[in-house]
Amino acid sequence: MKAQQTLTHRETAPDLDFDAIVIGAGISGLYQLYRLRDDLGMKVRCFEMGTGVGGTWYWNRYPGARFDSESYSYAYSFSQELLNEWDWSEHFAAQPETEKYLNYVADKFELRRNIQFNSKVTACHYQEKTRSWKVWLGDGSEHACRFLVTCIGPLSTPTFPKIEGRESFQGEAYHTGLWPKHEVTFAGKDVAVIGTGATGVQAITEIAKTANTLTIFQRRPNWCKPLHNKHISKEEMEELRAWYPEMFRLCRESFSCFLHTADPRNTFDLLPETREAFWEKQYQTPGFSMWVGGFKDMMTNRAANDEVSKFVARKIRERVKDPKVAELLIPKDHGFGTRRVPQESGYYEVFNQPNVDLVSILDNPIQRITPTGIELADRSFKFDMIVYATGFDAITGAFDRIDIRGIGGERLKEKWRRALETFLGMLVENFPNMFMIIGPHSALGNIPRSIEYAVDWVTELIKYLCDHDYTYVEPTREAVDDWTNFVIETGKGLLSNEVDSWMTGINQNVESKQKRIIARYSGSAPVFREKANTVAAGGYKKLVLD
Ligand code: NA7
Repeated sequence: MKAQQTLTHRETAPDLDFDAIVIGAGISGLYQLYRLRDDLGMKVRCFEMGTGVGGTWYWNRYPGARFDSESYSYAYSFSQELLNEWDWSEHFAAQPETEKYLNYVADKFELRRNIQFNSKVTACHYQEKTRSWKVWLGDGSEHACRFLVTCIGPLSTPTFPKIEGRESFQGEAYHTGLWPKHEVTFAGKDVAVIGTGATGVQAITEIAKTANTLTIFQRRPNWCKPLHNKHISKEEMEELRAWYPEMFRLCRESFSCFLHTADPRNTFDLLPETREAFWEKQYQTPGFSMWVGGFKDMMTNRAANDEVSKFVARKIRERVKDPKVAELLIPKDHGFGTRRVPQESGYYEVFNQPNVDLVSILDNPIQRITPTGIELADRSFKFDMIVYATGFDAITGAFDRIDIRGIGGERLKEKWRRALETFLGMLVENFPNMFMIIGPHSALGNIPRSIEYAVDWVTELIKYLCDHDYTYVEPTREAVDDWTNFVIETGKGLLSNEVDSWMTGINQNVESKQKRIIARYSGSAPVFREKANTVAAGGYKKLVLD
């Protein structure tokens, strides 16, 4: 046991600036700040890099950005008053509405007074003598606290492609995850988009509406499914409000906290026409129905997965007029649902427009970016604008860009490079008094549901520490081993863990991310909660408390 002696908070660290520091004012940070301040009465400071609240929904203000989960199932559930007051205007709200919602939350709970904006955390070092954390900001200022909670998001570190000459381009250039606040127009412009993940699919559909020409540089296509978004009327909103308790129960009980659950039948137990009718219905159902609500063997049985993939491929061929273009848009390297399924609203029809060109760069990569455009080995293009929808250094990226050091000055980045290990995705051995909301090996799924659970669990643990005059917490080696092995075991046999994607830790633009790993917990959310609840109910025996 590393903690040698029992010391009270006051004795060990009389000069602390804060009881707790929360990094990030996105969905996790806002709720974590609220709970520590209002429920535990703590002195808390939240440091936020941006100039406003919202995290993902602050930075990703690109055209077409919107929820893929039902708005009401994505929102906070912790305050009945908030549920009573807020009306959603669409089943899948667009970014401006979500940003407005998170601002409303910040105002309603008077969270802004404890948030310091424009404050990028650059380093956090654990102080052994005082059992506290020192936190440095980009401006050089230093802040000390007992507890550190990272609310920095699994998809918050945008990555650009490593292409020669990128900086030399003289037109407009934007990354979707760093989209500017000023208006960006496409009318009359020749626009390039690089990247066809969930973000690219949304942005392309919107940009194609007004651009003079739109050229899409696609490395690997993804399987997309229609979103079927709709307006919510006043009456419908009242019905949804009455449904909230039941709806949140459904989310709690479902595998990934979505409103959709897998069909209990196996693909080949059904006649071909029966499964065809099922998929047809799912294709017409809003949201992630077809992905998380597929037949139960879809994600584990390759032959079953092939069948649903063939169905979606047929849909693509029906919707895209030019058969050659349709073939380019059909994934060949992975089956339906084994990477994040982008939800689209007219994406495939974009490729029937005369102003849109699809360029496959899978076997013909971009050679360089020039001051005026993009060059392939055999073609060059001129553009007014390049949009990078090239994704994120996911899951560990936001941690890597902060110099986080634990006991003995051990660097988190190096520790995780040797082996990605956590306890419940919330605690790290040798990094006492540090808590992560949606750290590696956490449950993701419908993320605000997972966030609310994690924040509540961390808050209860901090309360327990304070109630018992503990000033020190870290997970035991055994607990970390058990959780890490469980996460790895749970991921076995899943087709999604056998393909390259941000979910398997791959990002070709990040040097250290060329090898697949198990980066997230891919088991069921109820099982995750059961395990975490058992730890709490048992008096946190899997943790070193002192
Ligand atoms: P993704 O899903 O990681 O997609 C990034 C896209 O960018 C993908 O199509 C990549 O192709 C492409 N990409 C990345 N680097 C390059 C280079 N160097 N050259 C060409 N193409 C490149 O990120 P998103 O932002 O769309 O979505 C991330 C998550 O945010 C999403 O899953 C939602 O949960 C929200 P590749 O597939 O690697 O061949």
